[in-house]
Amino acid sequence: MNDTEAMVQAIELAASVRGATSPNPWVGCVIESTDGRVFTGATEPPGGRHAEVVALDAAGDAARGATAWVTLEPCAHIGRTGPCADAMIHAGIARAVIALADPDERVSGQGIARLRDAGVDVSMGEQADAVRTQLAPYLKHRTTGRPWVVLKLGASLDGRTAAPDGTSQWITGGAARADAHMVRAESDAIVVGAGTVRADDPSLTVRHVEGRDPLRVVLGTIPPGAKVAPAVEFRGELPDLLDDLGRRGVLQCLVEGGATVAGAFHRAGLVDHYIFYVAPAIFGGDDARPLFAGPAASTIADVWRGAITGVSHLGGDLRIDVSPITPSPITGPVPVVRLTDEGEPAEAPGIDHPQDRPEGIR
Ligand code: AOF
Ligand code: ZN
Repeated sequence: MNDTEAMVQAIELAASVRGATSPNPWVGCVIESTDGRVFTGATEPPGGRHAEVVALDAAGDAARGATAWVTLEPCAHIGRTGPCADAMIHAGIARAVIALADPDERVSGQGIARLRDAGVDVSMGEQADAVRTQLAPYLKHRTTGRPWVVLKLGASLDGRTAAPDGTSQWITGGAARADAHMVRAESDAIVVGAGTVRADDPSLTVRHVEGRDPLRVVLGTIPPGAKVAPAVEFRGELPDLLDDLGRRGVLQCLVEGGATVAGAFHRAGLVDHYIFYVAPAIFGGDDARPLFAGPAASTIADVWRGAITGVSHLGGDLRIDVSPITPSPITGPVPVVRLTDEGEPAEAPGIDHPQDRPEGIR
């Protein structure tokens, strides 16, 4: 196998356990023996084996002299499991190809150093951008202590979420709802406002797809008998909420509404990724409820601009993924959007375009 082909397979293995490893990262490993046999592994749920050990166990004696491709630096610490770097050395791995260093302070560089000291030929950086995108929630958590914040929004073509009488079910169709449940299953916490709990009485559990239920967080007071219970009630500043969730090991926090909460997270520049589900429906007037409550950008120069990182059809609806280009203009500098000759926003540094990613990686 060549390095690119093998690392793309390791990334796909990691994607297959997304949502099952938190607070640990989802990692993939491919091992090729000297006689060309291939063995694979992906991180098991917390307390279980790391990706490298799963692949080493599958390889057995065939690991002697073999090459291993791993999406994240093998660990060097004794946590719930023993150090993967040592397991690779003892198994006789001759060459290790690693996409990214692990920023976790118990590892950061020590796994690589240990492999090199033992004479393993280590190369770094293969498919690093794709892994950086894949592990963005983990990397943000380990470098800032805060979870990756995903804001989910569902609206009509004219950006409205409910009729003037408050009725809103259902604007988008079943395929979009199932997709949203998959996003829930990949999230460790869901945040909603108490207003949404009073209005919709959501349970915020994962249905329609297999997956764990996230920690449910209500901003404000939970009314008695609400289906969302048991849930955490939070009163305070949003940055403090994120710090608190980070301390609980939440890698990804999904903000699900309503308009007041969406506006507060957005204007504070706290959203890392936006998912819009858009239905081909038009409320057709300005008294339907908007996606964001609160003050809008007061002049066009202050309008928030993002980069579209993905568009997909879900039944009759669209899912549009958007990443910030710069911090929110409310809290940071006003973003400068460069345009190409076609009038499209020019590619911003650090923005990943899904068409550039290997197949199967979102
Ligand atoms: C790897 N391969 O597949 C994963 C790694 O609590 P533990 O013992 O499971 O250790 C968790 C830490 O190990 C986690 O914070 C991260 O640094 C690393 N995760 N390392 O070599 C893997 N999931
Ligand atoms: Zn490990």
